[in-house]
Amino acid sequence: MRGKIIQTLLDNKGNFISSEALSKKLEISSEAIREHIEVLKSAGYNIEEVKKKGYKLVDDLNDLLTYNNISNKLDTKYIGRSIIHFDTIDSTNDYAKKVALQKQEGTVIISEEQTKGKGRIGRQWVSKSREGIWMSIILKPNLIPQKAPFLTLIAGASITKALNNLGVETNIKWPNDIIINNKKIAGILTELSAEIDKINYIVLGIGINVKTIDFSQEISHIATSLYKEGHKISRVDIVRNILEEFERLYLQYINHGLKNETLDICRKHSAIIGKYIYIISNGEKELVKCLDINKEGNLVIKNDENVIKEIMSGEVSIRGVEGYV
Ligand code: BT5
Repeated sequence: MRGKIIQTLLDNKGNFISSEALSKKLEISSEAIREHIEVLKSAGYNIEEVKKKGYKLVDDLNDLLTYNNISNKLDTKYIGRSIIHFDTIDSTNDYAKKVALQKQEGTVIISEEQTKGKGRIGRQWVSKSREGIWMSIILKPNLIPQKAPFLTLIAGASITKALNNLGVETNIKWPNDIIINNKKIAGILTELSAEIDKINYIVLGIGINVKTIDFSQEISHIATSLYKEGHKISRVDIVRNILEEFERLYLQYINHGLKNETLDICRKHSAIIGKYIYIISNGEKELVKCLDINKEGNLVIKNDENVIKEIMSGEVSIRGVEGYV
C-alpha cells in the first residue's frame, strides 16, 4: 500500500492531493493513509502536509541521479565521466546496448525508474521510481570473451566495498547477488557482445534497492532495501562510491596486475563459502558443499560423491539449504 501511495504522489508531479482523494483512489480510510504517510516520512520520504490541501511529495533535487550531482567530487578517470540520466526508461541495459558502440568506455546510463527492468535469463527486476539505483556501465576491455564473467565479480566487490565505505556490511552470494540479513539488496546483470576472440562491448547492469519499504508479495521473502535495514544513505553517495571502487578494481584486472583485491573481497564477504548449497541448473537441483572461488572467478564445489568441480557463473542459480542463502 505504501508503494501505491508513493506512486500516486509521484504521478501527481509535485502537486497536492487531498487525503479524501487518496483514500478514495486507494480504497482505504483517511486514518490509514495518515498512518502510512507517517511511516513513509520516517523512512526518509520528504512528504509535505498542508491542512485542507493534503499531501505532496517534495522532490529532493540533490538526491536525483544526474550527472551534476554524481560528478561533483567524483574521483575517477573515465568510469562515470559521461552519464546519461533518464527519469524513466524500459531498461538501462537495453539502452546501453543500443548506444554502446558509439559511446566512450565508462559511460553510465542511469534511470530513476525502469518499466522493464531485467534480471538474468529473462527474469524481471522490479525498479520503481526513485526507490533505488538502476544503472548500466558500458565497458570495452581488451580481453578475451572468456574473461568477461569476472566483471560480474568486480561489480559485486565494488558494490560491497562502496557500501562498506558508507558503513553497511554486506555479503556476496556468488555470482551476482548482494545480500543483507539473508535477503537480496542488489543484483548484477552482465551482458556481452563479442566475436570469437574479441569483446565488442560489455554492459554491466547494477540494481540496488535503496528506499523501498514495501516489496510485492512475490519477492518480499527474498528482497530488502538499505532503508528497510536501517541505512538511510543518499543514492548519489552510493553511486559515486561504486564508480570509484569499480574503476580501481577494474583497472587492476585489465592491467593484469598481480594484486587481485576483487577475489579477496568476494571470498571474505562470501555468503556461501564453507556452506552446503543447492546448485540449480536447467531445472535440476544438486546439494553440494561450496569450497572456494578460484582465481578465474569460478565457484569450486564438492558434490555428494566427493568429486570436486568448478562452476562458471552464468550457468547456474544458487539457493541456501534453509532459504534464499
Ligand atoms: C539479477 O538477476 O539479480 C540482476 C538484476 C540487474 C538489475 C539491473 S538494474 C539496471 C540494469 N538494467 C536492467 O534492466 N537490469 C539491470 P537475477 O539473479 O536473475 O534475479 C532476478 C530475481 O530477483 C527475480 O526473478 C525476482 O525473484 C528477484 N527480484 C526482482 N526484482 C527484485 C528487486 N528489486 N530486489 C530484489 N530481488 C528482486
